[in-house]
Amino acid sequence: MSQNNLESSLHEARLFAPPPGFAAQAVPNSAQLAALHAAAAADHVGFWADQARVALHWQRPFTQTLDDSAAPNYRWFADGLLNVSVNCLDVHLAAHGERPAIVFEPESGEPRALSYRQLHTQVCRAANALRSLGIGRGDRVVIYMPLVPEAIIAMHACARIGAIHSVVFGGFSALSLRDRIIDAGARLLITADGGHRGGHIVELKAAADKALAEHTPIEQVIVLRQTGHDVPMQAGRDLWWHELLAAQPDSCPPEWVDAEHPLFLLYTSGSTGKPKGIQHSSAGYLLGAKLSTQWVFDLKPADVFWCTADVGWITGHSYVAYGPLANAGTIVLYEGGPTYPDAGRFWRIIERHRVSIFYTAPTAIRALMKFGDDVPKQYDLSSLRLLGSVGEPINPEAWMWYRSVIGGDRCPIVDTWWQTETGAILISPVPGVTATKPGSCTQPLPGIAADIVDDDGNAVTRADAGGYLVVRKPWPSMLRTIWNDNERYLETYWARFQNRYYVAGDSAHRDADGYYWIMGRIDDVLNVAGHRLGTMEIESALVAHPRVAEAAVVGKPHEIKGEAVFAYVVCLGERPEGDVQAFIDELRHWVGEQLGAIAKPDEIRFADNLPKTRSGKIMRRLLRTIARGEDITQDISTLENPAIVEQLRGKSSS
Ligand code: 7RM
Repeated sequence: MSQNNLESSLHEARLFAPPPGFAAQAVPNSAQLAALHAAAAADHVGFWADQARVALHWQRPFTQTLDDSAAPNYRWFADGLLNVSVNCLDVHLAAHGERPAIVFEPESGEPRALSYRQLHTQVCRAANALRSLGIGRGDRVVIYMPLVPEAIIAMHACARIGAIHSVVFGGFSALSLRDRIIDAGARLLITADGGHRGGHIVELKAAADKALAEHTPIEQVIVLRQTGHDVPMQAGRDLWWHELLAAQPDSCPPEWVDAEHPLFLLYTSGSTGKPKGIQHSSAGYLLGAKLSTQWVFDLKPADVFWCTADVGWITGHSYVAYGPLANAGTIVLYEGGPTYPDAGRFWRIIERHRVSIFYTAPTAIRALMKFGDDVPKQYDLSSLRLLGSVGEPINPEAWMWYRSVIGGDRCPIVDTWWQTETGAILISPVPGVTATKPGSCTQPLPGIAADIVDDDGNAVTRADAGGYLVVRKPWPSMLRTIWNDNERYLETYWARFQNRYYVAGDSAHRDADGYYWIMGRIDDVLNVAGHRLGTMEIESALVAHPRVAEAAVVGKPHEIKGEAVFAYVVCLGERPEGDVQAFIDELRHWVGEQLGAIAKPDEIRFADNLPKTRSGKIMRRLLRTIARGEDITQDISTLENPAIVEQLRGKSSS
């Protein structure tokens, strides 16, 4: 796939300058952006110190900007004291208290809005409720909820009292939830009786009960009544959200925390079976989320900003729960499925709430594109002024459709590159300034020392030559460590080039204009519909099935999802033959149970064994070639069992 991306980007010559009307009102404009870049180039640390003083409200100002004494465990603004929830809510009450903070659209039923003042009150009540349960500074709280205002209220309530939240996406299975609860050592779980998705109820409480069936550190469970259907409540453990909050006062003194106090953990897939608890700080993280929202989205208080990501992903943290609120913007929150009750749902939401900035993933764009231009054409999308894309490379065809059919050829597109680990967008157009090219995330933001290096760690200077995407200098919103596993932090992100740079795990190339083109992952991580899935995670889930002996999972290009999950399975005993569909369904269901529906293999192929080198390594590159039906060009003479190749190439069994 990387090769295809390279091919297509080398032929991509279209350049779209910012529309003059947009450029005229944008902040930063080109002079301001040039000044930011110049300041960061002249004094990297001083630049970030200046930004942090202006952008954040400090209870006690910091005197030290960057502490690199334990590099690469960097610390920013370490002796400063602040509170993230105060920075997103309290600071706006005087000027914007009655403005809508959240406009919520349920899957069915009437929308409702929460003003900054109402949101503040709800957050205070929830924070008091958590305190009443003995939750405080440093305690971990797992949030397993649908995409409803209370999920954001729960996150801010944690921030207000210095508790560390760990949001687990509602699409993850009971077992995934359980693993994360145990790894985080969480004392409290906040969930709901269920959520709505595509006309169905997502049984969150049932999954939570299953996750807690055997011992975990969870002491209490708060349950939001969202669907209203009957769920069992366990006496002494489970409490209703509405009952608990009703008894709480409307104000809650914030817990002032050190800049480095962990704001949250967010689990993400790596190249091994075990998800990593990415740990983010309070001040540095918020600074990155707040500034990037201004720079990339040109967000002003009058904007209606809709980022479609769930709060279970980093995008839903930085560009739903924190960045836009830190800037006093109005966010739209939609609980349900993108095509429910029909393919016009997204466009109807934009029309109804006069959305001005829309941020979504290429997989959603491609899926909606399939329904044809007539669907969006039925809606008034004239409120839109800016479009964004995130999660995976966007193919030029989808980019052009997004621009013309959704953006009416008048909205700039920001293709934003970043990761759970980076906390905030690092490489992106600045919409009033940067001329865009379909498929390129263009250039690093101010204060971000991104680069591309070769195998030896030397900068790649030749235009269009690929290499490792790295960041040469620390930045405030970077991850601080992996929860409970600093060794893995050092090994995963720093060891490859002896701690000299942060290694993102993506490959990229830069064209003659210095524009970045992301080519894909260099490790065994798949990107399915913008969601990161470790191949080893899925393999472990398959092997846990009583009939499976061995499994190898690879990615295969998919028209809509970007990548599809392709699994080779070796069974105990005979290789299944003939009508294998029922067993394939069983395995897919099994993986769904273990990890969640997004991880279900799209295709499963059975084999007698897997192609291995004599040292016992599975030849993944070969499996990828076979999954794609491409000609085998690699050397298979080193294979332990060359005869297996023919069997693997056999007709797909799904
Ligand atoms: C924000 C997010 C991170 C991985 C990253 C890339 C891929 C993300 C883009 C992209 C090309 C983009 N966090 N990725 N954005 N690839 N262009 N604009 O997605 O931690 O879940 O995933 O996603 O491979 O390393 S994430």
